[in-house]
Amino acid sequence: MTVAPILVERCSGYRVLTLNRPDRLNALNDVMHEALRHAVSEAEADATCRALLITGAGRGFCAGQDLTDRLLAPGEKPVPRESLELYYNPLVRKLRALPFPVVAAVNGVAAGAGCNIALACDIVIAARSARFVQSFARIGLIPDSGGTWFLPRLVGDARARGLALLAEPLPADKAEQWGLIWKCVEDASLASEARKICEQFATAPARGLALIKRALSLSASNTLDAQLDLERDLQREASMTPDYVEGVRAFIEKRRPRFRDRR
Ligand code: T3D
Repeated sequence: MTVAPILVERCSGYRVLTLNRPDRLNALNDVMHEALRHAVSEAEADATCRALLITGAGRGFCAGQDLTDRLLAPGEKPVPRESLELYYNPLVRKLRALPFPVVAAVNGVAAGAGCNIALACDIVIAARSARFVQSFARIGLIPDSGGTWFLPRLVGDARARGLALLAEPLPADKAEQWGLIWKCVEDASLASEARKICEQFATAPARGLALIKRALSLSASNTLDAQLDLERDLQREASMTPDYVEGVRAFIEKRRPRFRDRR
């Protein structure tokens, strides 16, 4: 019996995708990439899906590219690989562009592209025992899947250089202190904490969250002037939604809001 490389759980208002090759620390091969692409596209196409949770089966989150697929026989010449163009880059672009938040629940080691796929998510929550490794330098590669973009922006240039060039594992609590991730939690509470976040997103103003995500993504390449203009335009859009009407009314009436907008 073949084992699904990606497990999909449909919850009320969100989906959980579990990377499922635990004996390889969920290292990615082409079959797994295709399954992940399909699962993410399905979530996007489901109008009731308002958040995505990505986690790993077993003791790891994801060890990046499956290196057993890259082993050459003695004397065999290396060939250019298209994996970034085919899989990693479209995945990172898709995670950033999805019109709902993506949460990474990093349950164990996140290495290589596995680390940077986690960093591409909107919220990264990690178990205390997890660690983040830019392992590329150990095998003669450079950080990919957005690593050279995310690292300096998240932790600053000095720490980005240390992480990328030394390839030392960064424990989850330090990753939180450095601002690489949102939160480090006890191992036993990772799954429940991550689901709690998704449940919050599932009942939040969906359109508003999609617009927040868009504004933050574009800020990286905008001047302050351009960003102020963008905020004006997106806020105009947000303020026309029924969810904004409901949010204000609920606040004045001192009750919990009931948001109904589609994302
Ligand atoms: O070519 C291209 O397509 C370019 C694209 C590149 C993208 C990338 O992601 S490059 C980076 C690839 N990943 C790595 O270099 C990480 C390699 N793994 C490790 O350094 C370590 O395994 C970890 C630091 C992640 C964890 O260490 P540890 O001691 O906790 O576990 P372990 O014993 O090393 O691994 C457990 C098993 O998983 C082991 O198998 P075994 O001996 O029990 O049969 C190990 O070989 C396997 N494993 C771990 N990572 C990978 C892997 N197998 C294949 N590919 C892996 N990436």
